Amino acid sequence: MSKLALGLSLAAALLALVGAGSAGAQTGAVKPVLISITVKKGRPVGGIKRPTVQKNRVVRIVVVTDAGKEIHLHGYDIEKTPRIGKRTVMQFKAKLAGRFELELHSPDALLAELTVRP
Ligand SMILES: [Cu+2]
Repeated sequence: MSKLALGLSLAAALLALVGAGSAGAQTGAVKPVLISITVKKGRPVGGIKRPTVQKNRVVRIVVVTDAGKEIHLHGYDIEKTPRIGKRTVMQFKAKLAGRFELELHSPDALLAELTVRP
């Protein structure tokens, strides 16, 4: 093989690698489903949210609350202690199908009902 041919085949191999890499990055770059909730006086502003997502999507729940000692997503059993007035983020892959309640505790309030479609 000539030097030129070797160089070309190396370049082709590199391109193939780069191509595979970017394809992988694209699937990894699917944006999370964002669910934003603001809580005032212990109640969700605009009422209880009822988002629906497809199974295996990445879900990002962002809560800003003026009250409460815990934010709790049932079923997935994710608990976070909010800092009052700051963003509390729950991010997870929706591996379980069903309907799940997102609650504020102490004081208690239903913030959202998340439906995960199989
Ligand atoms: Cu709870």
